[in-house]
Amino acid sequence: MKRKLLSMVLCLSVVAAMAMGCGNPKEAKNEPVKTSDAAKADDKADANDAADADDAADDAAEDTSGDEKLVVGFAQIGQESGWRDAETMSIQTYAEEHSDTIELHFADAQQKQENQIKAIKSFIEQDVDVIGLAPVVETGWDQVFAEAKDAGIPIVLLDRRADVSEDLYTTFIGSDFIEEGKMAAAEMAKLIGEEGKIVELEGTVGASAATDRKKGFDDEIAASYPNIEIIASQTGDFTRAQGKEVMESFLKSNSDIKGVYAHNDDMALGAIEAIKEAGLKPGEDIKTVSVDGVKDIFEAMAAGEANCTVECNPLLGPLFFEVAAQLKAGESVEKWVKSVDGVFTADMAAEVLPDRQY
Ligand code: GZL
Repeated sequence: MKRKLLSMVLCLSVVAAMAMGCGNPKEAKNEPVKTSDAAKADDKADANDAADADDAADDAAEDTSGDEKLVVGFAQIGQESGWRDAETMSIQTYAEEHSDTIELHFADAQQKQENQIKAIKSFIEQDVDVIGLAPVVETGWDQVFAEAKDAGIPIVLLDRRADVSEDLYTTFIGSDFIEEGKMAAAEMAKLIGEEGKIVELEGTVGASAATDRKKGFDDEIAASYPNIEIIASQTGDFTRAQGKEVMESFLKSNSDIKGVYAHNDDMALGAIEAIKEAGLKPGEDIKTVSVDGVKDIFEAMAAGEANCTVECNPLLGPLFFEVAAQLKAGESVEKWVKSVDGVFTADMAAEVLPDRQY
């Protein structure tokens, strides 16, 4: 708290000298006001612009570091998927490469909300400058987010949303999951000729990425493709093992499945194993559409065993630290810094595979 007090006094004295209004630095950190920088940050979400985001983050961090590091606490969900591992690598690598201006406190919650909450409380005790987390589920955050706000520490949500009032977090950096679901529905319809029975593998129960990818997909199928029927839908918790298990049960009780939509590539890869073990050809007898864009699904598409992935960029480390540095500097950012997503189909897989970064 001493550190924060000192920076508050510095801010207020600078403000007094400039005879300009400078609201309470606590509120400034939580006041979501649009800036052109944030709009630029939005464009930088694309993995191919990681280098630009790197530079911007460097500049932002240096602007605020002075003789003081940017101290960040990050409460990660766990290691449930290749996508999650790629995001963790992106965050930790960036912090290691900028250890002169960034101090990262990183917690792996093993997919348990109570561990994320414990980590956030410890970050508050350590009086970090910014707290980041990917909320494993949307609910149950009000109390601990209010404690962070009372301590004057901004909360940055990365890749998953939390169902709290907007004053309890500063920004969400991530994709439009409803739009991802809609794009997946259009691709599935193309693959099965806009008719037939399909099944759905849902992500973690209560996670915004699962809830919204389901909403986007199911609503689009219902609205635009009356001859496609979703005959079964069940959570595979975003993991390959559970995706395989659930697909095995779907195959046992349905002999006429034409397609499977999985909320992430890892569950689709598990489903592909189940389809093969059932004596069917994934990618041909049963079409696959999933979300993330991890390397393994590109390899499956190149092998003719998968058909489509909607990319959801996990390389958010540089953008995350750029936003954190802006908040430490007392700047404000947009309430949603949106990632750029794209659709990849099997015909593109072999060509783009060598360039995939995760
Ligand atoms: C999406 C992210 C999801 C990925 C999954 O932003 O939250 O969590 O799609 C991961 O692979 O488990």
